[in-house]
Amino acid sequence: MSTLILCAFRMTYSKAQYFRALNYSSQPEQASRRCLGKVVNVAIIGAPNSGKSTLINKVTERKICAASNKVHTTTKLVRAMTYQNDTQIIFLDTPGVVTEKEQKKYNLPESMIKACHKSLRCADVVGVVHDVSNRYTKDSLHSDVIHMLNMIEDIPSFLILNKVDKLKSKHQLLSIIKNLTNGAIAGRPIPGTDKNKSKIEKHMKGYSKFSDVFLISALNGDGVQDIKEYLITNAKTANFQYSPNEWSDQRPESLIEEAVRAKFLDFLSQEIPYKLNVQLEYYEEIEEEEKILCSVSVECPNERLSRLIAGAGGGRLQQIKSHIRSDLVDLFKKTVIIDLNLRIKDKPNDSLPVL
Ligand SMILES: Nc1nc2c(ncn2[C@@H]2O[C@H](COP(=O)(O)OP(=O)(O)O)[C@@H](O)[C@H]2O)c(=O)[nH]1
Ligand SMILES: [Mg+2]
Repeated sequence: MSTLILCAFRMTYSKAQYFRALNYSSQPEQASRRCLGKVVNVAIIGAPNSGKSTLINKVTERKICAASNKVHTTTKLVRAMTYQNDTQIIFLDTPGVVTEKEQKKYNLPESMIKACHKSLRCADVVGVVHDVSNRYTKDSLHSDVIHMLNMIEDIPSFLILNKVDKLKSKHQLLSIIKNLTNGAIAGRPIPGTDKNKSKIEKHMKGYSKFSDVFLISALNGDGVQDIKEYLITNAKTANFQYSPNEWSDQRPESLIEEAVRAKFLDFLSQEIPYKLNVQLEYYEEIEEEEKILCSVSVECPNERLSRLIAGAGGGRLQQIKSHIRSDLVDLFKKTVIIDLNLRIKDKPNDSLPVL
């Protein structure tokens, strides 16, 4: 097994064991007094469900990007910012790669595909998240990801092997890395790579121009700090693009809708949650009380579905609501009072409020 990779793996993984507990405090005060500092724009791309949004939330220590166990939770380009001393890291969360068939099947906005391409053009560095726990796809990058990387060859890129926590044995990681990088990292061949093999499979499996490879678990935070440090070293001197008290380019109203949508995706099976229409009806921020009040309507296509979603005695809806509230607290770091109203399409007065 290559010493290079093994060392990198050990470093990333052992350091991660001591990863400090998340600190959900607001942005560092120090940064708020500066305008000139260092800035890095990072586009995060990868197949749906690989953990892009979860990773960004972990680095920024806020649930800015909606994440769920279903594909296509992220429907728009979202920027999430975090600060470390004089450095501003600006993440661009992308909706992942979307085929035309999927767009129709999951009722996704057309803008998703455009958003992904747009994000790449403003990036200083591109991070590719790959799920190593998916036994069907672990050994090759999604063809659209390879296509995108080939289009932006001049932008530095790095590979993030995610969900390492789900692997029973870590031995397969070296061969996964070889496949996904075509046997080369930062222009150097990985020792032990079969040159002929890598030539034959070059256009099928991986991308040869990654400058670094990280092994992480975005869910529990292992290895995430190494990515943050890597990004800080890639930041360039510039004026901050956002004021240091901003942590997203999205309006709170839109973040609430996305968080609600994601939780319904998590709780409901198959295609049901994709048929729901989530709309914020009321939003108020009471600054002096550090409190947000909001009301969200969730429109179902028919009564049968609305009963199914509500569950016996409205129990399931109550459970979903309590998870939403907890995510919104992790997002805003404030008290959140939310009303959730399940409505039936074309029957706007028939609503089932959850208290
Ligand atoms: N076990 C495990 N699950 C993860 C990890 N990262 C993300 N997930 C889960 O994978 C699912 C998809 O994550 P998400 O961030 O929405 O993926 P995206 O579509 O690429 O943005 C969610 O259920 C996450 O909780 C990880 O490192 N380990
Ligand atoms: Mg996402």
